[in-house]
Amino acid sequence: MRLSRYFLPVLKETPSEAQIASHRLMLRAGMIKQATAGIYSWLPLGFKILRKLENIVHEEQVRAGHIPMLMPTLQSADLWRESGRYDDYGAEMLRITDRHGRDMLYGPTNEELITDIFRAHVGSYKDLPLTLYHIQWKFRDEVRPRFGVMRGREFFMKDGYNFDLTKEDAMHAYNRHMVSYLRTYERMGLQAIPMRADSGPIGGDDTHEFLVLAETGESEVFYDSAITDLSLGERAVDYNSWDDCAAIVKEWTTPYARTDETHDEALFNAIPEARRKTSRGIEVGQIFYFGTKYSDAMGATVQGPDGKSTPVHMGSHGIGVSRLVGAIIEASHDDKGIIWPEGVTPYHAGIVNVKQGDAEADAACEAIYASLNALGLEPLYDDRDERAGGKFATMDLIGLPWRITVGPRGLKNGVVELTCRRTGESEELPPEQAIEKLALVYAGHVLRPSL
Ligand code: P5A
Repeated sequence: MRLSRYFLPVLKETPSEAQIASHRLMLRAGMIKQATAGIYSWLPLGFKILRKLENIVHEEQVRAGHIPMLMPTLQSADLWRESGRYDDYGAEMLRITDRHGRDMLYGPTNEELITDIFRAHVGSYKDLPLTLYHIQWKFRDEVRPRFGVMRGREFFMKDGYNFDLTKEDAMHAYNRHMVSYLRTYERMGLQAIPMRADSGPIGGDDTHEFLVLAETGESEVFYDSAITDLSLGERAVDYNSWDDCAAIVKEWTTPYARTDETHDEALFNAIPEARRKTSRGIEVGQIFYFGTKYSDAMGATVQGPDGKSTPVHMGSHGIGVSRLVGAIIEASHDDKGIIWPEGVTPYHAGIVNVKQGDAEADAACEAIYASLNALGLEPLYDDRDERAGGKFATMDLIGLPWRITVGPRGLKNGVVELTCRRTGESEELPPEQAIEKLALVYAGHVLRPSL
């Protein structure tokens, strides 16, 4: 992409309404614009990152054996009356009446709708296990929408639902989700710690939230620092294996980690003092096992191997995809701007031409731009006729992990400058070597055509 032809409305001023870094930076970097309280338009740069995160979530869900689909945003109130949640959900639910006077709602979650689909089409235990998911906009009329996309009213969520014959099978689904979530967050360059939590309006006893540690997080968390040493890395996981998934879950759930809702002071004090940590966290996902709560209420049964009709065991699992954009920025920024992890960056490298209009500099930039594209990488070429200082500031603000700076002085010596956004370190290299280095950096990453 050439910046001269892009739509990147960066702001010079720091917006006064934004209280935390991610909100400020998303506004300043031209990623979002508030449409009305808690509701945002995703401008091209923000949309590109949202799509990247969505793709990672899809890839990891499909890898775990879960099946993508799409349900609507608007739902009929009648289904929610069946489960009893139409009244229970309270003022957070946006209620709508259509022209025929029928009660509708903008879905805050989809347990009822998916259970209705299940009961209409699945009748035998032979069709289990089944996990369906979608990534769709949700609406919750939060009392205090704040921090930009972090606590929006309209937000983008991946929500998945498992249907199993037995509690044991459903616990495998729970474990499988925990492992696939750990992988998902790791690919996004995040450490998200599973913490025993409270189930709230979704219901059930078994639930974990995934929290990214950040001072600006809305939850208070208590944990054993040993948990922050864990990582899945390149570990191969057999999602079909009960034991494989359970072993990883055990590893992650053995060290103490709880939100304030379930915190137990006595257990916490049993951890060696040096490892006892209290912090704040951003909740980027939550998984639930709630047994037959919805299948009992809505008659979602299958015929078991003994021929008897039995309600299915269910759980649901959510990832806050739009919130993750903010969470990644909270975890990865400095006073100049965002620092995207390589796995989610909207463009792989910026090219800054410090002397636009200089024939040699222009030609060198064009050649680098073409080579990076040919490798399947997406460069963002700042080809505007602007001062170099302004171009650097924009690149630092939008946070691309690498920048290639091209100018007549370097070109005289056959070199360009390759700068790492995270460390600030630069090296002078012939253009081919800078390109080779970027190819190596991104070798392990999934590259896909641009939107
Ligand atoms: C699980 C999927 C559920 O709704 N039903 C279907 C279950 N869980 S949840 O914890 O309530 O939400 C899942 C994740 O969505 C994000 N989230 C939000 N993101 C932005 N703004 C909001 N107002 C908001 N509310 C929830 C969180 O990341 C949460 O973990």
